[in-house]
Amino acid sequence: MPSYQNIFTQVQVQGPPEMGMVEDTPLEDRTKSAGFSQLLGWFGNAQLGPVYLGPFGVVSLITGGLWFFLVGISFWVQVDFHPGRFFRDLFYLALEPPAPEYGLSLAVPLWDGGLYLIASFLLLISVLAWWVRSYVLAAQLKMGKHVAWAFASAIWLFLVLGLFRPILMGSWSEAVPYGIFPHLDWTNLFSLTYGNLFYNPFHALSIVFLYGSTLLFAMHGATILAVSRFGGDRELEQIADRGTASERAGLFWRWTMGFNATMEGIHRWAWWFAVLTTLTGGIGILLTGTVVDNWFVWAQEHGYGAAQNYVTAQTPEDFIIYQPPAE
Ligand code: 07D
Repeated sequence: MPSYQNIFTQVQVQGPPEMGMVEDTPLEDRTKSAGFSQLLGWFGNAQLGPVYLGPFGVVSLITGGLWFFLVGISFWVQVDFHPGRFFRDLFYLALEPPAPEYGLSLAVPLWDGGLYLIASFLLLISVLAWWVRSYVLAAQLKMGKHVAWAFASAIWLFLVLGLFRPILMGSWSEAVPYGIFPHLDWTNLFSLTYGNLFYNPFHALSIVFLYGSTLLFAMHGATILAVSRFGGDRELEQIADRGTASERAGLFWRWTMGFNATMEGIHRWAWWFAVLTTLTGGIGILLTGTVVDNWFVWAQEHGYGAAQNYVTAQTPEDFIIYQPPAE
C-alpha cells in the first residue's frame, strides 16, 4: 500500500457502478449499464458508462460520422481504391473546397467541390448539435453553462474559418480543406498571402492566451499535485479547512510572486485564458482579407512592425524604408 502517492500512482477502489442522479433526466436516453477499466482508472474514473445520448447526441454522431465517411471516401476515390496508395498518401490527401470561380454558389459539381460543401454542411450540424448537447446536459444537472459557452468560443473560430469569412470574401474557396498536411499548407499559405500572420495583433493575442493556458495549466496541476499529500485534491474539505493543503498552495504562490489565485479564482483564470484563445483568434481571421490585406504593411503603418522588409531582402538595396502613403 503506497503511503505517498506520486504523479502516476493511484489506488483504484472498486464498488458497484455509480449510476448517478436521475432527477429531470429522461432515462430512456441513457444507457442502462456500466463497466470498469483499470486502464481508464489510471487516467481518470475507472467507471465507463452509463452514457447519455439523447436526440442531439444521435444527430451529432450520425452527421459527424457522415462527414468523416465523405472525406474518407473522397480520399479512397483519389487513390483509385488502392490500399497501399491510400496509406502511403493518407497525410497528403485532401478534400478541397470549390475553386474561386464558383464564388458562393451551391450548384457545384460533386467532384469539383460539391462533396466538400455537403461534407461541411454535415460537420456544421454535427458540431452545433454537440454544442446543444453540452448545454442541455448541463441544464439537466442544474449546472452553469460554462462548458457550453467555452465550447462556443471554439465554435466561433471554427465558423469564422469555414463559414463567416468565406461568405464575407464572397467565395467558398476561402474555406479550409480537409486533410492533414493540406490544412497545414492552407494555414501557411494564408499567412504568406496576407503578409505574415505574426504581424496580426489578434494572432499574437491568441498565442498569448494559448501559451498562457499551458502555463496556467502546468502551474495549477503542479500546485494541486504538490499538496495532494495534504488532501489538496479533495476540494470539498479544502473549502472548509484552514491550515491545510489549499492554504499551503496559496502561500506558495504568494511567497513566490506576491500574488495567489484562490481555489475558485484559478478556475476562472483557466476558463478565460482558454476562451480568449479562440475568441481573439476568430477576430484576427475575420479581419484578414476583409479589412486588412497585408499585416506586415499594416504593422508598419501603425508603428507596430519594423520598417524594413527583412523577409524578402536579398541585397542591402532591398532594405527600403517603408513610406506611409501621403494623406
Ligand atoms: C481550429 C477551431 C475550433 C475547432 C472546433 C472543432 C472538427 C471535427 C474531427 C475528431 C484550435 C471542429 C471539429 C474539425 C474533428 C475528428 C474526426 C481551434 C480551432 C470547434 N501560430 N495561425 C492560430 C501559433 C503561424 C495561422 C491559433 C503559434 C504562422 C492561421 C494559435 C505559432 C502561420 C491561423 C496559433 C504560429 C500561422 C492560426 C489557433 C508559432 C503559418 C488560425 C488557436 C510559434 C503557419 C488560428 C488568429 C486554436 C487563429 C491560428 C498559434 C505561427 C497561421 C494561437 C504558437 C506565422 C491561418 N495560431 N501561424 O485554439 O485563430 O486553434 O489565428 O510559430 O486560423 Mg498561428
